[in-house]
Amino acid sequence: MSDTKISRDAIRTLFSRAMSAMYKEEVPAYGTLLDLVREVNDATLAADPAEKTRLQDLGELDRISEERHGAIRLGTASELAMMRRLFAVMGMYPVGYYDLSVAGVPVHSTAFRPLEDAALRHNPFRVFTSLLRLDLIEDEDLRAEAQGVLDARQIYTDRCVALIEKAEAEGGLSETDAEAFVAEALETFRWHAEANVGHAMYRRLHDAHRLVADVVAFKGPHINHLTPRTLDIDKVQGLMPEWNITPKAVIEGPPPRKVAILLRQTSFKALEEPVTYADGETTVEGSHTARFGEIEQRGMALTPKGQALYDQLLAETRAVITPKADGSNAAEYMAKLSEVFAAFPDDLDGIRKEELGYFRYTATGKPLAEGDAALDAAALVEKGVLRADPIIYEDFLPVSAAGIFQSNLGDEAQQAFSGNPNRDMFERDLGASVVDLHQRYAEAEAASLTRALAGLTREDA
Ligand code: OOG
Ligand code: NI
Repeated sequence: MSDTKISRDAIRTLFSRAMSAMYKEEVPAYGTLLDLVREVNDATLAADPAEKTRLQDLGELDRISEERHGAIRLGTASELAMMRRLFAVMGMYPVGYYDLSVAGVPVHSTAFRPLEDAALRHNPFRVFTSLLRLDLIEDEDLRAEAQGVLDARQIYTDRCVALIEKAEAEGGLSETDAEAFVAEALETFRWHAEANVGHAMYRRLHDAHRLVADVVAFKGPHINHLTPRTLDIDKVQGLMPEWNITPKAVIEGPPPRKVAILLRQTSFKALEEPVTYADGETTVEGSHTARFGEIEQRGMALTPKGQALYDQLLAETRAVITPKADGSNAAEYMAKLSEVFAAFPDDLDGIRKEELGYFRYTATGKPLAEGDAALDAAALVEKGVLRADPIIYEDFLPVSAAGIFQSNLGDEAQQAFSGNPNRDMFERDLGASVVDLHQRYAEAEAASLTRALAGLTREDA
């Protein structure tokens, strides 16, 4: 039947594959990076059959080759509100609020992603979505002109909006409509080589902040990177030059560890791409640098206590040494990072006992002995009745995001705004609240424990 709805998960997979294919055409180095990541992932799994089995048991092996995130930057509240509706069609919802003004980038952000375990296993595709904050730009005239340019552009096709409305009205899309929706949505994320402003205006926007030009001067929010997940980021970073890719100076996030936590990321420098600027009758040929490639390695999600320890250790490191863009102190930075992070337990039991990370509990199949029913989760793990596996971190890290932004905006362009979060404004513009990310992990942990306990058998049964 033609109007049978397909799942939101299936639409997300269609979309993430279409985005990957488009970006491979637009930025060939991304294709090279995908090949490199696949090679390293295959080698890592071949060398570690136990890890391969573990990932397979957790249902995580299949998703790894599908796994990627992207990033876009929007200009107005109404663009953001429609983006929320667009992503909802494919089961992606806003999680977390990130204020990047602290890092000299005039945006605040959220990540659209699937929420439920089953949806994440199906395809965890996420899009880090930033909204430009013109309120942080000092020049009032420029601010007003930029607002005018943004208000006049339409980043969604009419058909895309019509299909979003249809999905909302009917609770989903048929396969035919879903395919049309994906094709229409892709138009919003496509690169446009003709700017939306003249060259003089581009220069003024660029002088205010490169990111302001990247948002305001173009017809739409081109996808600025897509990021595959690697199982060994140090290996990929080391191999990049051999594959003719120049990585950024250091890997963002925690140091290499036995137990991976949160998220480690690195990227290659943005490309300089030709752009045509129309000044009245004449056109000016110029360029713009914005789009890049990135890889990530995901580790376990941390509780607020674990996150606070992470933040503290990172700040402690950076009070002593901050990585230089030219890479000249990269080795010292990494050494200091590892030294300071020695204070973060690096074994699963230690992390669990200190309640620094989130775990997913499953029953091992070993029956409960007499009297064990009253034991808590920790004791049942100790007895081998329950097993605890780390829950993967599905979100982002503001300091890392800032490092990624900076390395691709030209590191010379560091500019200070004071920390200035405005979550209320963001949520008003979004038209919804963002989901609290710690609450999601806590719920996933609690639900897994309830399920595992319900599945226990007794020795005497
Ligand atoms: C987004 C940078 C943040 C990440 O992986 O942390 C990000 C951007 O440059 O628009 O994608
Ligand atoms: Ni990214």
